[in-house]
Amino acid sequence: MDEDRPQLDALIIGAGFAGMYMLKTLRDRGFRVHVYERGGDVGGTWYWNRYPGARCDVESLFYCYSFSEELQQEWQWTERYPAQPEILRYARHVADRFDLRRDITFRTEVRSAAYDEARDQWVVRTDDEELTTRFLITAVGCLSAAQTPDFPGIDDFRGEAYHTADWPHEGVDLTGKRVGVIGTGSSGIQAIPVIAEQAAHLTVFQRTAQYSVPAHNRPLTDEEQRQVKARYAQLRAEALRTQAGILCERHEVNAVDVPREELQAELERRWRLGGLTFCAAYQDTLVDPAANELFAEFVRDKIRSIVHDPDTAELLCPRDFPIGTKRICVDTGYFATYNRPNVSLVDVRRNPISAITPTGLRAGDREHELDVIVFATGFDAMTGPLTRIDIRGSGGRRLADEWDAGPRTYLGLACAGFPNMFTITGPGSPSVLSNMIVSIEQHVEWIAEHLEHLRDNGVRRSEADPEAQRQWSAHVDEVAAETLYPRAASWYMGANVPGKPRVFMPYVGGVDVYRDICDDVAANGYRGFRLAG
Ligand code: NA7
Repeated sequence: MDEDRPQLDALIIGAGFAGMYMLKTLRDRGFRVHVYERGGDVGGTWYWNRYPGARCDVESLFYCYSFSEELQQEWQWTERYPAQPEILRYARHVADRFDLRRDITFRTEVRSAAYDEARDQWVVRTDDEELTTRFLITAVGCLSAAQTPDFPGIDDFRGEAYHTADWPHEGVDLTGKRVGVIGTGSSGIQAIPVIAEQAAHLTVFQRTAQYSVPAHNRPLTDEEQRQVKARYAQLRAEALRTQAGILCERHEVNAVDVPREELQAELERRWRLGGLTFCAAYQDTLVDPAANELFAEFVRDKIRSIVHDPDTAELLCPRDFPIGTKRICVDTGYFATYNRPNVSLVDVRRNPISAITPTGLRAGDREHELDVIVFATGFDAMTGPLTRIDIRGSGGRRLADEWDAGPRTYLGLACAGFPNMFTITGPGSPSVLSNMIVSIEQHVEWIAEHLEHLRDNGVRRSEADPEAQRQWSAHVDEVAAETLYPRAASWYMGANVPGKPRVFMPYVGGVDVYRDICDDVAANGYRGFRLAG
């Protein structure tokens, strides 16, 4: 018996959509694999984010796995955009259907992982267990390390306080209560209209106004589902060849060259269609400030036409960053909510929150009395879920230290100095700019192929070459610099977390281009990886 043989071939951290599919794929290929998951069930993001109004901004018929024809044919979605409970039901259905839970340990957080160079294996520790594995695969998600600002007095609040990403499973009764929501990103913008209907009074604390387009959510008819399902394979294949992995109509011209009346009509049409792809109409929206401003001003005009009070409308008009450079929000009745008599908006850029008090919060020189505070304040995105684990690679180097000046990866899949570790949807990949499921499936399948290649060739160690990583990171920076993205103080830039280095983390080149690059790397003997042993 090989004494160096680790207990597992692969240990996966996380049982969200990435971890579930990784588990299934590796198990089907005969690897000994196990998953540690900190939540009480599968679902990841959709297990935790149970705030009122939580919903995906990608259409349900495409926010689901494509790997099984039977699965995608049999599952029936009820709405154009799936709400959190429905997505969680789907995740559970997948876990049942493929008998995934038998290889998942729930309510178990990985605390540390250290690479044992002598044996080419990882030693992974949870609070109760330690095990060894040849490969460590992180499926921790990009938006799973919730971020609550360090407001003075935060522990003194005598009311109820919740972060949107850690919402009580039993729900929260807001009836008759004075509720404050801090944050107007996607989570806040989804929660605010629903909370406004329940609360006695809702005060929204806005630091930066956001662009949002209507979801026009509605029930899906059987006929619509039948039509998509009849052409599923083809539609999925077409989506893979788009920049964001999402089908959308795109004109192969620049917005600035389109006659104004025609452009206005097209923007109106897209506003009526709604959804995430609003900005993808033309080629230049995210690269030319003049084109971008045409879209931005269109949305501001919509806000002015919806919101009755002109001062509130102006405060809701985003001006601090180009439209689309923070992920655009997709809402149901967000702006109209400010016409309700029980909703008020506070500008916390002009009047910053200086303290949470026992009975509410202080913004500028005003005290706001609140029974409930909702923190819709976002995440330590992309790197946070990884650096919160004590990951140590060759020579004991810490991942958190290596990324001190911003994350550096090869293809968002591997890190130099951390052999046999693979990151699903890691920084340096296009995942967060895409339909996440498309990116997850591509990463999982690429990693599985790679591990099979290593097994078939008797290779015990695969590591990103530092020079390949340097070149990839330079490419990620270079492509981002050609766009307007770095102009926003976004979580893509790490700008929402005090002290986090400002580096544009996702790869903006598109999932179509990225897939070709990854395939090319594989076809060329895993160029940029050092394979040994
Ligand atoms: P986001 O998009 O990061 O939004 C967080 C919001 O919280 C945003 O409006 C922030 O304002 C605000 N915020 C954060 N810290 C503070 C402080 N200290 N004071 C006041 N306001 C604050 O997170 P979400 O959960 O909404 O969405 C994350 C992603 O999930 C989203 O992009 C989609 O991909 C799905 P800021 O803009 O930083 O001034």
